Amino acid sequence: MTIETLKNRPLMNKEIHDLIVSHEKVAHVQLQNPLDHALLVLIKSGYTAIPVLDKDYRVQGQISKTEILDSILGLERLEMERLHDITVEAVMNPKIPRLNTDATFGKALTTSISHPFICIEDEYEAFVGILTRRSILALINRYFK
Ligand code: 2BA
Repeated sequence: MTIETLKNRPLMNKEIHDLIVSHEKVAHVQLQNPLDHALLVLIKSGYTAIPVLDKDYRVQGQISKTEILDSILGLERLEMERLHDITVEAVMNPKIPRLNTDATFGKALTTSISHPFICIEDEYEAFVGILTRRSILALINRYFK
């Protein structure tokens, strides 16, 4: 199948609504949370990285276990005692992929090549949920079977 054929397939124009993991089910932290709290949420949830929201429930970035550990890396050891004094905001990655609820599946697929999850926002930029690589691959799998 050529790229052109794939582009013309209705799959690429499908809406993403049904694939979104709703915000109630997404582990997240807030900008002003200390890193010890963020690390706890990451460890308890089992995820590598999770979204960071502000107090108005808007997405501001994402934070990962690696970024947290890197921020407390001293010359010879991890300085765990600093975890409580550093905020999520100081360490998070503010450059994250985001899409609107009305984005097409094709756009989400392209974005997911470089990102394990994509934050989804409504028209007021409020956080709706995430689109995971798993749900994108699952739909492609169903489509081609
Ligand atoms: P990772 O945490 O690196 O997880 C990579 C993949 O490993 C996930 O892919 C999933 O297939 C599996 N996995 C990891 N932890 C899991 C768990 N606690 N329960 C079930 N499966 C788990 P995706 O499902 O495509 O997720 C892609 C990325 O989206 C995840 O990367 C994570 O960063 C984020 N994510 C997924 N679900 C989330 C949620 N409910 N809350 C916060 N972040 C989530």
